[in-house]
Amino acid sequence: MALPNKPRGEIAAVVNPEVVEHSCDVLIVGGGMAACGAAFEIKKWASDDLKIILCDKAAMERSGAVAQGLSAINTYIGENAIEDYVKMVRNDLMGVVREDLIYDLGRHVDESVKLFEEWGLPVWKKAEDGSNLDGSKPAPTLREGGQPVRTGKWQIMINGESYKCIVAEPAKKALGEESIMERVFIVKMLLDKNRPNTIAGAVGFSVRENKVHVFTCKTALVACGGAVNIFRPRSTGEGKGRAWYPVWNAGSTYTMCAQVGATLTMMENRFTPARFKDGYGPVGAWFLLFKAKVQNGLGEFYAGSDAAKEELKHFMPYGASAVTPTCLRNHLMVNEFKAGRGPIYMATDVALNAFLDEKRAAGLDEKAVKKYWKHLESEAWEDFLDMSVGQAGLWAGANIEPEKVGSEIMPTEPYMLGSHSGCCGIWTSGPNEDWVPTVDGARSHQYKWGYNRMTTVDGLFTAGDGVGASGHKFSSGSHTEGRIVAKEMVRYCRDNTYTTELAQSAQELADEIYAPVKRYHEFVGATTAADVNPNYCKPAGIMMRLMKATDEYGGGVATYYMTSGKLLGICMDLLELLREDADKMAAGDLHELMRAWENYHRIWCVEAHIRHIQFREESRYPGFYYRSDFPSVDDENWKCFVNSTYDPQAAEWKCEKVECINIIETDPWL
Ligand code: SFD
Ligand code: AMP
Repeated sequence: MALPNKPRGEIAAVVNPEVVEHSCDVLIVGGGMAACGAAFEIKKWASDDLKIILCDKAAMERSGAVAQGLSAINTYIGENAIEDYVKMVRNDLMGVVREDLIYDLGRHVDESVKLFEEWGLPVWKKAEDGSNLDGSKPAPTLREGGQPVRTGKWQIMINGESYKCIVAEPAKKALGEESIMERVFIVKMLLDKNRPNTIAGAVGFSVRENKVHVFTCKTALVACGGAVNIFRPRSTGEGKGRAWYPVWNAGSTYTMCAQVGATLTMMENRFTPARFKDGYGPVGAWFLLFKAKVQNGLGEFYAGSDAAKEELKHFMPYGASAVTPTCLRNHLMVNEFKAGRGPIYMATDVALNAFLDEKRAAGLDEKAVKKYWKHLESEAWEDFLDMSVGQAGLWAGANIEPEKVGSEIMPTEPYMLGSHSGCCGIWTSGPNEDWVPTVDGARSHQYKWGYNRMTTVDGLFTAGDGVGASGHKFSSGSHTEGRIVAKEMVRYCRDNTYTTELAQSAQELADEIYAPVKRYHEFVGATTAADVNPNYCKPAGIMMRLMKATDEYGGGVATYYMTSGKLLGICMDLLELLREDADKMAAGDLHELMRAWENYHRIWCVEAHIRHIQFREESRYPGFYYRSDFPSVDDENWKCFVNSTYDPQAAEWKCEKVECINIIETDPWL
């Protein structure tokens, strides 16, 4: 149930919180796109006696990556072949993806989009004369055969400021308010006391009340999004809260699943998006809808040059592809910066004027051209206002008239995610279909073992940013994956009749969760400034240290994303020291307690990232990161997954190569 907003100031944390125990069959951790998909779907399959609980650290109406809204749905298959969707994802992610998962997603994703529209999301449509109706005028729905305004082959435009509210409402309604706990931050997943490798529950705390919540469950979905603020952001000072992906997603998905032994995959992958400088505004609509091009500081449209084509050949062993992979588009841009040919502009002026000239050439008089321009201008602003209002503010504040002057874009700091144009995440079972490749060996090598999207831990599922090696799901695909998982979790409950038991008592767990609070109260009197103390560190400082280590040694913006075996070794040493000091974190209020646990999640997640980059001795994603000691793509040795597993009993990590099998046979660079 939703709790009221905080009173002014933070809520002081007490040494002995109330401990509340809950028992359920299905626990959904997270309230974002994937979790909303699961919540919406699950009761269709569950019997009435199945108890389900959903926990979100925030409030579902505005939680997760879609909190601020979006201006496009980037995965809508529509008239395209699903096979082509698989090829596009494979191409963009440099050949190493789980095609079974991608195909499976492609065959279900459009249903989510149609539902969104029926729930009230305005989808831009084409009028019969081919003009854009922009979602404001009546038109047939997608299900009725209405034609969406496509930006690219896969993307459609929406009026999406309220996208998350529209998706959360039916999810909450379907599950029932009594099954939803908001403002509860889950700290860790818990294994069963008696059954090896089996999920049995989770523990977390309220960020609004001094309460620790302990859950037992038969099956759980962890869908807490990706990881943000793991590298030093380009923004500084008071703007530091600004990032492209949602600052409140702290790698909880990867960390919490890894800690109970779930195999991770492709954690070396990261997404370093090119964005409008300082405001992090989206570029996709500008590239695809407005056909804008990137221009360097010398006024050259470098991306289409012969030199660029030659450069790309180094990284694409099969030759040029129809669409240059996202990382390689970044690579060309990074090269311009390094050669001193910055800044890089999105040539909005050139693009918009080309549209107007086109209309003039088609015989429109100046009045009609002006009217058309007004329409175009509102589309351009809408793109920012829907999902990155800060960028609109920046343009307004800087007197930017996009038809007169281009705007700077540049690659941001790296993020970890599995649903956008990245593919790190958790190794999951594919659909139970004959065409899914069968591989012998441990689960960390197989492609299916019973339940679709189940991790290598029995009863533990993931979706959205959590599922690795299958990027380009975006918001719609994440919701779809949640729907798929819901059905599978119900099946898991029906098939498995054992009862679960936790290894630790609720009080032991509560003591662990509130340890930073106890430390604070014990030592706060040692100094006059609560943030400076010989006996503890505050979460804000720990986060800055993490960012400094990754930025300088792990291939952040400081080094133009360049790292090496040597630098990665130093990064790992720094992380070890950081982990030691992080054990001394102190929290005086509930917000700070959340910050402390977010840091633990970030540190773990980064450690997995660095381990994977160390293990993969090549540069698979130039533009996202480089290893100076292995600077090229080495398909002969590394066209494979890298999987890692943490053994919770032995407290040891293992990294290994896993075969990458194509199921859609064709030129991989199509
Ligand atoms: O412009 C805990 N995304 C875009 N998708 C599109 O379809 N179109 C776009 O236009 C997109 N673009 C975009 C996108 C995201 C962002 C931030 C921007 C622009 C600025 C991507 C999608 O948003 C993304 O793919 C999905 O949202 C991923 O879904 P999911 O469910 O994997 O993650 P989530 O929605 O962020 O939800 C996470 C939830 O977990 C909660 N949570 N709860 C309890 N305990 C913990 N420890 C928790 N940690 C986190 C969160 O509160 C949240 O509810 S564009 O770039 O292309
Ligand atoms: P973005 O705004 O960069 O997140 O992109 C939104 C969508 O457009 C994603 O599906 C991207 O893959 C796609 N996209 C962005 N830029 C380009 C480009 N230059 N060429 C092809 N696709 C792009």
